[in-house]
Amino acid sequence: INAVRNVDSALTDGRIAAYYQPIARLDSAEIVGLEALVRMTDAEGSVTTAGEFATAFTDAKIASRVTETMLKQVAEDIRRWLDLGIPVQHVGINVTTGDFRHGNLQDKIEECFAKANVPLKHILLEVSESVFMGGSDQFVAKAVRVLRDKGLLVALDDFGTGFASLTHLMSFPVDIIKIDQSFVASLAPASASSIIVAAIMDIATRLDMRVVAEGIETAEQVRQLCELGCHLGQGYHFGKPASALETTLLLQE
Ligand code: G
Ligand code: G
Ligand code: MN
Ligand code: NA
Repeated sequence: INAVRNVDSALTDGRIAAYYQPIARLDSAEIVGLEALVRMTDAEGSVTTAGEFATAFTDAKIASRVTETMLKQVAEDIRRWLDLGIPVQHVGINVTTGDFRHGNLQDKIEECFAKANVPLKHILLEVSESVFMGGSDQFVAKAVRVLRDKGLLVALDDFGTGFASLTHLMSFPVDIIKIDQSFVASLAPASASSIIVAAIMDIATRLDMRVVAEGIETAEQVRQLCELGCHLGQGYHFGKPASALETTLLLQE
């Protein structure tokens, strides 16, 4: 309840912002995309991460306002980057079951991106496997299909952590699989996680999907992922989530 009240006033005061984490090519470290992550700045100016105020998302109204704020900011930031001649390809936006069920997600996306004059192809809709808990599979799958037909890209986020990871790959069109950071954290030669990552790479290749490895913190993890045939990744090794302003500077380098 406290978290709900905090986020509510942060929304009102304009203290909810999109931060961005780079998605890079593993061979060259070239930035090819970004993931937007919501951040709240308190009255003293310190920044709180999404994980720290996640309980507020259980309030459907708050969750919906956060999503709307994120969509608006992401669309405006992409517009600014395109105007600066920065070739930003796509920006991941995290969505939840609530966004599909009560959030009027499709209209909101179209409205925010049309207003900023940004084509939908720049959005990567990040659907977490946890979205499918609670039997909303078919409903979400249909909504995702409708949006993808309008040109945006779809990522299956936190891949490998849900109950039915492989089933999801059949139930709706996926462009990108995001391998959960737990697999990257436990990578070692001949480890279970490296065997699992190799199997995911094989499935993704055959299904014509791209793979992004998450939570990369070391050069050694980059090396092992390259060896496993993975070409894209994100994590502190390439950059922490940063404000739009800092991200602009990073993209201009
Ligand atoms: O870096 P961070 O602590 O912000 O992310 C924690 C979790 O919060 C991640 O699982 C991420 O998917 C989720 N998250 C981050 N930003 C958003 C957002 O804008 N909307 C939603 N629904 N989830 C988000
Ligand atoms: O949307 P998703 O569940 O994938 O959220 C990504 C989460 O992982 C965010 O909380 C983000 O801040 C965090 N994160 C991103 N890169 C790293 C990393 O290299 N290491 C760790 N431990 N966490 C990371
Ligand atoms: Mn994500
Ligand atoms: Na993830």
